[in-house]
Amino acid sequence: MSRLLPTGFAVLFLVSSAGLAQAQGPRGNQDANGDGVISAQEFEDAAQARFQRMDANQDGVIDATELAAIQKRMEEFRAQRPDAGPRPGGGGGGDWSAMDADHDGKVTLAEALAASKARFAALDTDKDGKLSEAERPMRRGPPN
Ligand SMILES: [Ca+2]
Ligand SMILES: [Ca+2]
Ligand SMILES: [Ca+2]
Repeated sequence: MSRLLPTGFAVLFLVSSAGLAQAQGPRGNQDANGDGVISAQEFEDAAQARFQRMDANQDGVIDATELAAIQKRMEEFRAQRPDAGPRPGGGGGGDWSAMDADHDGKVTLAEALAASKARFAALDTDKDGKLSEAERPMRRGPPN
């Protein structure tokens, strides 16, 4: 089901271009098709899109320079939003060192996707292959 055949790519392209407007929309989450749950594919697509945004020079690797820029941006983001919760222990680079599986100081797309899969599995507490609203780590929408 997760095989990437040429048709899969076409579907992927359609889904991601259709989902683009929604991804930028007020919901701002990874639920590209808006069905209320995040599938493994949607989670992976989002991780890949995020990686490509972070890979400033687009060489397929996030290196130490790019990593530093991202961490700086994340710290600035957190500073602007104290309600996002401070990270005890500081640093805030925990996710990144976890992603860097071979500890060479760089994160490849393969490493990022592997880490994203592991995170998906950890979040999917009922193991149905989808992340329901309740299983999602962050709810960004207004609390109604
Ligand atoms: Ca979905
Ligand atoms: Ca790069
Ligand atoms: Ca689930």
